[in-house]
Amino acid sequence: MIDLYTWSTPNGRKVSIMLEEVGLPYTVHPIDITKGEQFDPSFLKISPNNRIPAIVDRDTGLSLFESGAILMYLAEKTGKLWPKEGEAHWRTVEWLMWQMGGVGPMFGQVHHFVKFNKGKAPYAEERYTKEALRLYGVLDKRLAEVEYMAGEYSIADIATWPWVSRFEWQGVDLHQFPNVLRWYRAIADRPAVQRGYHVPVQQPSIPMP
Ligand SMILES: N[C@@H](CCC(=O)N[C@@H](CS)C(=O)NCC(=O)O)C(=O)O
Repeated sequence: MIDLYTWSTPNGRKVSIMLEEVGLPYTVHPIDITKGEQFDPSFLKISPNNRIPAIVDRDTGLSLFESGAILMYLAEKTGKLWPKEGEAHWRTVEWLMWQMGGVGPMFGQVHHFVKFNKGKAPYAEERYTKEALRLYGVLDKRLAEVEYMAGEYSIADIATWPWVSRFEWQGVDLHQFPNVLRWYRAIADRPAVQRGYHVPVQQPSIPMP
C-alpha cells in the first residue's frame, strides 16, 4: 500500500497516473497547496522541500519526495514502465531527466508569468514562452522518430504528459506539433491516465486539442 500526498497539478498527476498504470493500491492524502498545507510540519517530515507529490511505501516504510525519484521507485518496485537494462533503460532516464530539468521548471514559469500574472513581466513571458516552444519542438522531433519518448511507453511519458495537458495555459496550439499531438491523444486514451488525471480532485475533463 502506498500513501500518496498530492494535489491536482502536473507534478502530482505524474504519480497518480503511474500508480494507476502499475496497479498498486494507494491511499490519497490531498495536500491543498492553495491553502498552504504543504507547509504543515507533518507533511514536511516526508517532503522537506514543502512540495507535492510525496509518497510513503507502507511495505518498506520508505518516504520519498521529487516526482522523478518517485516514478523511478515505483517502476523499480513493480518492474513496469522502465526497461531494466541496455539502451532503453538509459533512454528512459535521459528523457525523464529532460522533463525534470527542462519541461517542468520552464513550463512552470510559463504558467506563473503567462497564465497567472499576464502583463506584469513581458520579458519573462517572452523568455519562458520561447523556451517552452523550443522544448515542444524538441519533443516533436523526437516523437517523429519513435512512438513514445524512450521508444516504448514509459515513466518518461508519464512525467511529461501532464505538463503538456496544460497546453491551453501555455497558449500553445498542439496542432503546430503534429507528433506531440498524436502522442498526447494516444496517452489521453489510456484508462489509467484518465483515472489518474482526476486525483485528488475530479476535473471537468482532460483538455483535448
Ligand atoms: N521538482 C519537484 C517539483 C514539485 C513542485 O513544484 N510541486 C508544486 C506543485 S506542481 C508544489 O508543491 N508547490 C507548492 C509550493 O510552491 O509551495 C517534483 O518534480 O516533485
